[in-house]
Amino acid sequence: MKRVRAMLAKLVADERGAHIVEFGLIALPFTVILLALTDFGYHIYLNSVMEGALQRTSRYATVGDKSSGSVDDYLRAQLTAFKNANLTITKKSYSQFSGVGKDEKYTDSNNNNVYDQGVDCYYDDNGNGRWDTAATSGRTGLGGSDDLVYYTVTADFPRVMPLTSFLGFSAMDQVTANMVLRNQPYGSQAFPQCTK
Ligand SMILES: [Ca+2]
Ligand SMILES: [Ca+2]
Repeated sequence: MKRVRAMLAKLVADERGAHIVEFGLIALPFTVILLALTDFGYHIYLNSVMEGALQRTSRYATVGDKSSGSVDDYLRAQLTAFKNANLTITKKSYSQFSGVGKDEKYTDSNNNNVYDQGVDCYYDDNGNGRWDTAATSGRTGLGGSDDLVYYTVTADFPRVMPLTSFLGFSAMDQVTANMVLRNQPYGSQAFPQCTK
C-alpha cells in the first residue's frame, strides 16, 4: 500500500509534459481565432479590390456613350481576384442627386403627406408612366447625358477558411460596393414635368 501511495505522490508531483497539455488546451481556440482573422482579412482585401474596380469602371462608363454590356464586361475584367465568385451588377440612373434612392417627387395637392394617384402631380423621373417609391425609382441601366448612375456590385464567394465547422458561419461570404457618378454632358438632359 505504501508503495502505491508513493507512486501516486510521485505522479502528482511530476510536471513533465505539462506544457504539452497546456498547449493542447489553448491550441484549438488560438487556431479558430487565427482562422477568423485570416477570413476577415481576406474579406477586407476583396472589398478594397472591388472598390478600386468600381472606381475604374465608373470612369470608363461615364466617358462617352458606352453600352451597358460593355461596362459589365469591363467591370468583370477588373475583378479577376474574384475567380470563384458569383458577381451581380446592377446600375440605376437618376436625373438628380436628390432622387438617388428616394421616392419620386410629387406635389402634395391635398396636404395629406402621401402621394394620391390622380390627385397629386408627380415627376416621373424614370419615365415608366407611374409614381415610384425608393424601391423602384430610377431607370435601369446607364441613363442618358448628365444623368447620375448608381452602381451596386455584389460578389458571393466561398470562404477561404473552414469557419463553417468551427463557428457555424455560412460557407459563403459576400462583399458589396456601390458608387454614384454623373454621366458626361454630351447631350441635353431630359427633366420630367409634373403630371397626374
Ligand atoms: Ca397627397
Ligand atoms: Ca416613375
